[in-house]
Amino acid sequence: MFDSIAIVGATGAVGTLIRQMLEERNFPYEKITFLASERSAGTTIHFKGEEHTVKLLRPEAFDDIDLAIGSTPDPVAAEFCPWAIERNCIVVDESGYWRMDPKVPLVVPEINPDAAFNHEGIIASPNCSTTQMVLAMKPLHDAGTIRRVIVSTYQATSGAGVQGQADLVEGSRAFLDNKEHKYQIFAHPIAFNLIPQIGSAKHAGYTSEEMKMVYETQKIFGDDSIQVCPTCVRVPVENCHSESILVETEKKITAEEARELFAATPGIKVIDNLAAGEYPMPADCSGDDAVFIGRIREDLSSENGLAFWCVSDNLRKGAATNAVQIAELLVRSHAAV
Ligand code: 2RA
Repeated sequence: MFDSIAIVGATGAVGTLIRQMLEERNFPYEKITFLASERSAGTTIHFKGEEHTVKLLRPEAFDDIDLAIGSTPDPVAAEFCPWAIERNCIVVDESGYWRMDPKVPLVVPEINPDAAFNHEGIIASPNCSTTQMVLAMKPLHDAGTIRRVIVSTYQATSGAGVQGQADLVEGSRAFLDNKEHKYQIFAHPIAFNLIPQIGSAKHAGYTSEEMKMVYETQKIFGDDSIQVCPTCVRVPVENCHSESILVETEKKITAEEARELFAATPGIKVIDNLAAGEYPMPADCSGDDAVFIGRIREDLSSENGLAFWCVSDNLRKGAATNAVQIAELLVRSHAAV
């Protein structure tokens, strides 16, 4: 057990879920501190029946902290993680800033738990669109070795934060009332529309969100030869990212075998009965930690291709749950020392 833990970015959408998860999962600690930037420092948080004042995120805040779980914008993580590790505080970081640093392990506990112990103070949690895809890939990769992935995402507005969700609701209302709406987060209307750009232009016509799916997948599996072709799209759905995934494996995996492999994988739930109209949908998966899979079928256009549909709560397994699971791995190893 770590005596003193902190949540950095405690008042944000993911920070709020991390708090909820620590309570739900009975995460062990003696003392907890909630840290945030100037905008939220000084506000009050109710946690496990007690009132806590949110403290200002500054170097000295980590003086007595052993383990911090952070969910902040990248520039904030770039600044605060060094403050923490200089003070011997381990950080599980949910931001994108450290993920591709060679000294920082990028961990999905169901896939590469051992990597979590090979850290120099920071352990990163992947981007939400990557996490659900790699968890779905894991049993297929183990059984048949994945060589190539073609993925199209249908990403919820909650991935763009609380204001992203507000943009969807307020923009939809304005659309139906035939009024103008000034979008705060999205560069184009998201109500009754799709936006085929998430993040900035990054590489060879791909966006930063898409390149995260390429680089993070290769790092998590420790295999740069896995080829990933992503298209990331923002859709007018409040929560849960959906993905249409086609994998090509070295060894053929039939749809029936894939269904059994998915069903036997911890963290995956299969809902797959097309005739009965049963498959995962974002409206049904919100609030669940699982990665849901359906529409499992063999590719009609290639010998070893397998197609499926994958839905997961991007704020939970895509962010808060994965970060807390990494922290739990560290607690177990700390206890074993
Ligand atoms: C998004 N994946 O959905 C991002 C959040 N990290 O915008």
